[in-house]
This record gives sequence, C-alpha cells and structure tokens, in this order.
Amino acid sequence: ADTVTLGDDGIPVVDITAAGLSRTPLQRAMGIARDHGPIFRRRLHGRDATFVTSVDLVTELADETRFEKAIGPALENVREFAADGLFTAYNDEPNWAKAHDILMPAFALGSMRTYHPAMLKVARRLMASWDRRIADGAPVDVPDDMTRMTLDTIGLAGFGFDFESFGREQPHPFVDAMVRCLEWSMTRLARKPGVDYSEKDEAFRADADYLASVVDEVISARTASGDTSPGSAGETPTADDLLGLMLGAPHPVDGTTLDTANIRNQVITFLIAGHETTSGALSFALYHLLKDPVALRLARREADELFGDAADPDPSFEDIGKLAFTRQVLNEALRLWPTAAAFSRRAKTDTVLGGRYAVKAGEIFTVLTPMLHRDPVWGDNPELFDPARFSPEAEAARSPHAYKPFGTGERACIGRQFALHEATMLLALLVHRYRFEDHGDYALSIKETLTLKPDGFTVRLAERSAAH
Ligand code: MNH
Repeated sequence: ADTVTLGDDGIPVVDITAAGLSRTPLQRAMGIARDHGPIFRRRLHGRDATFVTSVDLVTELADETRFEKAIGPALENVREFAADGLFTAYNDEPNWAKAHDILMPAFALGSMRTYHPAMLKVARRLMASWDRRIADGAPVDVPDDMTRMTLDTIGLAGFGFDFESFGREQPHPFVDAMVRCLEWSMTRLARKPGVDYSEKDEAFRADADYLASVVDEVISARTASGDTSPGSAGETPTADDLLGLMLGAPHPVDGTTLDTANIRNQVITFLIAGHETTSGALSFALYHLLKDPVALRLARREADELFGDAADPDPSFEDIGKLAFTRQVLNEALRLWPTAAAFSRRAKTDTVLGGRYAVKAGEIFTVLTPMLHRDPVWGDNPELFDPARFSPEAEAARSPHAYKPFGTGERACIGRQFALHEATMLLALLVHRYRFEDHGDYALSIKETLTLKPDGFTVRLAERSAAH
C-alpha cells in the first residue's frame, strides 16, 4: 500500500500514510531501507523524514564541518520532559556546553573506577535474585531484570540513590512512567490530522509530572543529607558523582553552576539515558549468547580464566578491561540491535551529499543505525551474530563510520564507557555462574518504545557448577 515516487533531488519518497505507522516504526523503516536505501524519504500525513543507511553517506554526515546533531521530531517530543538536559539540548543552547564541561569529569576513566563498586553491588543483587529463581524453578524475565539492574546502577553510582528494584515484585514505577513517556514521544510522530489526542496528552503530562517528582526525591535525598562536600569515593559516591557535580561544581572557565531548572532536566536525562539503552543491550547480548553455543563457550572460557572456581567472584576495576571477548559480544549485539537505533544530523550549510543529492542548510537526515550496521562493508551475511567482527584486526581494517551505536562527534554518547563497563562485568559474571535454558524456544521479537528491547524474552536458569 506504500506509494513510491522519486523526488526532484533524486531521493525516493515512500508514502506510508495509507498503512500508517506501525507499532514498530524502526523495524518498518528497516524494511523500507532494504527496498529503497541507502537514502529515502518516508512520508506520513504529508510529513517527511529522510533516512540514511550507507557507510559512505554516514561518513559524510559525521563530518562535523558540514553537519551537526539535529534535535529531530522524536527528540523534540522528548524535550517535553527532558527539556535542555544534555541529550535533548540544542547545540547552541548555552546549557549544553556548560553541562557538558561540568559533567565530563564524571565520565573520565578515573570516575569509572569510582562507580565500579556500586556496579558490582547491583550485579550481585541481580544474581541473588536469579539464585532464588533457580530455587523456585521459575524463569526470569531478562529485559525486566536487566532494567532493574541498570536503573539501580545509575541510581547508586550516579546519584547515591537506591531504587531497590530487586526488592519489588514489579519494576520501580519510574520505569513504567518513563516507558509511557518514551512511547508517547514515538507515537506522537504518527498522529493523524484532525484527531483529538488530548486524553493521551493528559496521561503523558501526569507521567512526566511523576518523573519530575522522582527527580525531586533524588535531589532532596542528597541535599537533606547535607553531603555536597568533595572527597569521598566508595559504594555510594557523593560529591564527585553526577549529582554532586550537577549540584555543586562550578564551570571550569566561567565559575558559574548549573541553574535549578537545568539540574532537574539533567537528573531526569541521566536517570533515563543512563539505564534504558544499557538494559536493552544486555538483553540482546544474552539473547545472542543463548542462541550461539560457540560464542557462549568462548565467553565462558574468558570468564572462567579470570574468575576460576570462585563461587562469588570479586572482579576488580582492572579485571573488566581483560574481558576482551565479552566486550566483543556486546559490540556485536549493539551492531545488530543498537538500542538507541537512530540519530539525526542537520546540514550546517548548503552542500551536496554523495556527490549527487543537493542539500539545503538546515535539512535533517536521520541515520538508521541498524541498517548502517548491515551495510555491505559488514560482509555478505550481516544478519549473522559473529563477535569476531570486533577482533582488533577486524576493527582496524574497517572504517570507524561503519559502527555508530553511540552516535557521532561532539554530541556522541557521554556514557559509553559507563555502559560498557557495567554491561561487560555483568555478562561475564552471568556466564560464569549460570547455565541458560531456552525453555520456550524463544523467537526474537523486538519491542519499540523509542529504544529497542527483546519482547517477552525469558530464560530458565541452572547453577553451572551443577553441570560439572
Ligand atoms: Mn547514551 C547520547 C546511545 C548509554 C548518557 N547515547 C547518546 C547517543 C546515542 C546513545 C546514540 C547520541 C544521540 C544523538 O546523537 O541524538 N547510550 C547509548 C547506548 C547506550 C548508552 C546504545 C548503552 C548501551 N548513555 C548511556 C549511559 C549514559 C548515557 C549509561 C549515562 C550514564 N547518552 C547519554 C547522554 C547523551 C547520550 C547524556 C547526550 C550527550 C550529549 O549530547 O552531549
């Protein structure tokens, strides 16, 4: 039912208004890209979005002299609850550079060392919970538990705040409200002209207000404790953690601090960006390990070499850097399913893309990352899960623009090392401790709520030591 025409500029226009936007717009765009890529316009109710999928074109979009981050329509919607937080701030909004400069130290290598104990503590909570599932024989819901783990981790490591997700039957209400806000941001893109959406908007407003109330709770827990003094680092970092920097650190050049409204926007941004995509990445990684016995064996061998027979391994910060293959597994999971699956670039000046498409200053292009990650440079079987694609040799031989799960340039992900440290450690601990039973012969189905997660993915667990 889609109608395809050719634009004056040579870019195919695929009008999907008749069918509408499905509940899985990202996977729908992947389908269109397979037929019409590497560049196409998706038209919906007269609104166009231009998608780009090839390494060649993305290499140009990554050129910071010609293109810059754009807050596309989806992020404009996220701005309704995250405003000028780091993720959704406009490039020229003074609070972007200011918060970036103030918060950068929190993501330097030394800071990961500070977060390590909190990350390990929460990883152990997850394992304690999984041990109980072994005892009662019930399967675990992988994305739900990964979300518990990553939310508690960013809460404790970044904010000294304990969401206590493993003490709850259901995920913390923050998660549900956040998911609905992200869904609202996504489905708002598909609205039909002339339809009344006020009820949906009111429900969204209530959820956004609830998120803001959690932010207040997080901030007042810190300010009430009076602990904004520099120094202590440990299980619950204080003044040099994210919240400490947000509340107290002066800008390195002009000496001013973040204003109150911006602090709240940063807290909500980091609580969301700091857990939602990492939990999806871990879920996809575990899914692929479950389906790939060879990769699982290699990951286990690596974890076993590091942890030996320890019943309760105690990895150091440095140990995580030795888990090279486990890291490759995560990289490869993020190649197939980059959980923040698109990012947008705006032309800074009139230019020509790909030597043939005339582009006006201000035009926006959205990189469809999962399809970039299936470009022919990835070989003739891009759907195959193969961590060897991220061996040092293979990486050195490939363009850096072929792989962009964390975006690109100045506005690329600030939390990349945080996510990879947390996720690599957890994966290694899990393959070391458990055998996984694919009890329902799980078939991958991906749920989209602006980010991607495997839907309904459960596994049954057994203690690994019982196997040998
Ligand atoms: Mn993260 C930006 C993906 C983990 C905080 N992140 C981005 C972008 C992508 C991204 C893509 C760029 C978006 C754009 O160009 O519009 N982030 C991820 C993925 C993971 C991830 C796939 C996990 C896996 N991100 C994290 C974690 C944190 C975090 C963990 C915080 C602790 N990310 C951010 C912030 C930005 C960002 C903040 C915005 C940075 C900026 O614009 O200055």
